[in-house]
Amino acid sequence: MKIIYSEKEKLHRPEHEWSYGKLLPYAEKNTRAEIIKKGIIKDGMKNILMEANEYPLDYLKAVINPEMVDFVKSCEELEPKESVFPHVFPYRDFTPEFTEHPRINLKKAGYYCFDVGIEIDKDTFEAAKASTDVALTGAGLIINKQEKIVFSLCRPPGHHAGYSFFGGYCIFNNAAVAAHQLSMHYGPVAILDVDFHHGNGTQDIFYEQPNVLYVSLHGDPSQFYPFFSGFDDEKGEKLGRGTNINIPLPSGIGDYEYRENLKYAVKQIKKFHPQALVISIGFDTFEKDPIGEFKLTTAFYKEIALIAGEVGVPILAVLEGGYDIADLQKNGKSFIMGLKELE
Ligand code: SP5
Ligand code: ZN
Repeated sequence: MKIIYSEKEKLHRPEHEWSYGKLLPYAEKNTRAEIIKKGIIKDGMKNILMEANEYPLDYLKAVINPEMVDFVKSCEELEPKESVFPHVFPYRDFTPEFTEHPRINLKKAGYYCFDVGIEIDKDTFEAAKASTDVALTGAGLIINKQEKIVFSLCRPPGHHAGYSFFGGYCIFNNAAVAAHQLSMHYGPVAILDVDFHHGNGTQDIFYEQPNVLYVSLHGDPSQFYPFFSGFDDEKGEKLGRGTNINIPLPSGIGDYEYRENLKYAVKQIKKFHPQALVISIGFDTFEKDPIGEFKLTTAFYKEIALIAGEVGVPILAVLEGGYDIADLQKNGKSFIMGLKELE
């Protein structure tokens, strides 16, 4: 087993987010991945840590709109203190003649960003790219058959970022970039998304793809972010029909109800016969999380790993959300202990 990280992930550190009309401290703290990494060192498991390799941008551009990747990269040219919240968005029937590229025009950042929750600055790209490299390094170890279980400590997270959009603290979809490589070089892939929120970006990227199954358990989008997707009638389209499974769950559920639904998800994944499993692991399902509204316990994260392990294929776990900083290290450790048992 290996755990992958990159020091560069910390570079993106917005101060604020707009949340339902209020300016709040940014919940997606830049130390999130590092906190889990420090726990591993503290527990004497330094030997399983590995720093990420760097990959060419082509790996991102295989599943992400190259113009969006270039837009985020162009923000590196901003002044040190300059940052912006996207705040004007293309509306539903925006003119099809819209051709002006929003590159380096942050007034038009809303062309790609779908919410007001992310502050973009000159360091955003480097950190987001590093986060994707952390996922790709993990996928590489599985593809080269060096490891069967890998946990990529990605940050910023990725599952709300799609082909041509980003938002929800996510810039590039780390899990999707990695799953694409696995599906090209290893075999059919299933993505199990256990973050509190629906991974609208991951769903978008693979919605018409038959070789990647997306299965997500999340807070019911009729109540919770991202509101506009994650309903159970979204099943995939064209060649990807049947390869998208959403399991919206009510507010307040605990380990017992979650376990039943997770077992159902794993049963569906087995029927797909994947060769590899990507887990989008969010700890915002935790009982004390300030954003998520489930009531999972620390001990349950070990069970998540063990239940997912029943698929019986190599696992790449990719960090998504989880905002209770005080308990993130022990929740991460619980999950890692489950992964270790699968080796
Ligand atoms: C990766 C991920 O978990 N993204 C989640 C994005 C959710 N953004 C909206 C959150 C609004 C919650 N506002 C904070 C409430 C503090 N009590
Ligand atoms: Zn989340």
